[in-house]
Amino acid sequence: MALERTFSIIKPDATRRNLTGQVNAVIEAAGLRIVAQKRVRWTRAQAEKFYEEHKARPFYGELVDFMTSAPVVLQVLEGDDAIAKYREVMGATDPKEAAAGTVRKLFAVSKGENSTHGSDSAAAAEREIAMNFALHEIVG
Ligand code: 3AN
Repeated sequence: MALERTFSIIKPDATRRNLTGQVNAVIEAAGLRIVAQKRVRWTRAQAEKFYEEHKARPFYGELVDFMTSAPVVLQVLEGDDAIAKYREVMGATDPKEAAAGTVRKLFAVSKGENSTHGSDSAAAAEREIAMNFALHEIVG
């Protein structure tokens, strides 16, 4: 097993309902360490850039509206196989399909308002961490 870092977002549906601590408790119980964290309000330009790869998808506008509708909590998580492990901890994109005990089963409202984002590959993790954190902000 390799020690990895992944990028996480606690999304507006969760920050609005004051669930940051409850999401973090699930993350920590799974053995992932929060090595960087900041709460910010994204501009449209930041959200558009972050979700650039989904630009052609029908929900892109709705996604950018949602991600700028309230604060988000940006995080770097560290642990063994952190990228795949966090995808497991989050559960399926659609909460109706998410397994019991996952963040999305516990907290998500819908496919769009699904409480968390996690990088889907090592390349995405590297890109997303670099976009959102300076090296000195990550303390492992
Ligand atoms: P995941 O976040 O599980 O990797 P993707 O990559 O399919 O899921 O989608 C990226 C984000 O786009 C999702 N986290 C979700 O917020 C949003 N999204 C996906 N499908 C829909 C949809 N049908 N309607 C609205 N938003 C969606």
